[in-house]
Amino acid sequence: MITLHGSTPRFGLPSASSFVSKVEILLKMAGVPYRHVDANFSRAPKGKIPFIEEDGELLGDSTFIRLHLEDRHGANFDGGLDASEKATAQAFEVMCDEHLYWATVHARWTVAENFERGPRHFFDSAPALLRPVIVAMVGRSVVRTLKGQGFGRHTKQEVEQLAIRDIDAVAAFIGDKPFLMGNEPCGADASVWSGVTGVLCKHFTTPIRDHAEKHANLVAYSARGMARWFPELVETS
Ligand SMILES: N[C@@H](CCC(=O)N[C@@H](CS)C(=O)NCC(=O)O)C(=O)O
Repeated sequence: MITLHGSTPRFGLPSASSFVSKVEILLKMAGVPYRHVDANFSRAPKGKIPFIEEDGELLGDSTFIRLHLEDRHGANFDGGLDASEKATAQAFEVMCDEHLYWATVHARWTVAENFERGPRHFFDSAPALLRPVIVAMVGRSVVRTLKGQGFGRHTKQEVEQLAIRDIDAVAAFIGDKPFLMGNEPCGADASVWSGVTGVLCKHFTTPIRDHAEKHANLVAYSARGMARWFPELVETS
């Protein structure tokens, strides 16, 4: 059985990490049995989560995990799509994984109120005396990463402006379709759903979320995916 080394449900999301949710959805789509555990980062082949373990081998990065599920387990994530549709799906996937994702990181790690409600708690199990040091060290490292990536050089309002363009693009393209490319989910939905649902997460307060909530079709898309892939997390109240 595959072990998904990720981060188990938090903040009403299947994972604090959209890449972990992406892989979990791909595993579910592929019908491959797995168990999900909180990762020990020191074992991560690329120093990041998610990674998987199968037959004693470790494999990091959500897209390489997808390719592994296709090659080794015969998963067919885009079976119903022609070449042009696959290209469109790929563009939306990369937009959510490599662009929208960073706006979410920015909102959670650099806005004090969100940081206090969210990322600070990743360190709750660290020894009390060391905890402030670890929190400060990791916080600085995330800010450095954001600078290197580029979003850390923009104002908060500029980052929000960029993210809102992504959100509007996804909303316009989904339109009244149940999933990104039609009636059934494809591989890219794993990324797009995880990215959109991360933005809509009620645990955090952001103008990006306020904007996304105005798109009824995106809210419905998020709820549809949650019911399909993570019914145990559907809010009943
Ligand atoms: N390209 C990677 C990105 C994974 C990624 O950025 N994971 C984040 C959590 S959402 C992480 O582990 N960050 C820790 C770090 O950068 O040190 C993938 O697709 O799996």
